[in-house]
Amino acid sequence: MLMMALGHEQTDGAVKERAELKNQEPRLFNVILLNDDYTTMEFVLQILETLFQKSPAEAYRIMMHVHRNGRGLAGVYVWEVAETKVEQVASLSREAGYPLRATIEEA
Ligand code: TYC
Repeated sequence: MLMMALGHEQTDGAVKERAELKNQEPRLFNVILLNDDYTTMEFVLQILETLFQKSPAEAYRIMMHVHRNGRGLAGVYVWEVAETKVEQVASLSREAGYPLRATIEEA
């Protein structure tokens, strides 16, 4: 296996990872949904269910949290996926005539 060849060395029977080649945890980013006064609750539910793969119950919980608190966690992703989600929220909302936005912060 590639991992064995690159990342491990055999020492007295034990398999040890070399520090430089340790399997890195990917950096993760929170996609934060922002409240506004104009986007309908129904549209926010649709976004959470379709773009963020939330169940109807979880989407409702998150939507009401954002409505009451101003912001809330929609999902956690690697950078490129998080960026794409934020862009998709912006473009779908703009197309529908709503100002709904999401933003990224490091998890
Ligand atoms: N505050 C909006 C309303 O009262 C609903 C809403 C919830 C908008 C969550 C955005 O991220 C949001 N219609």
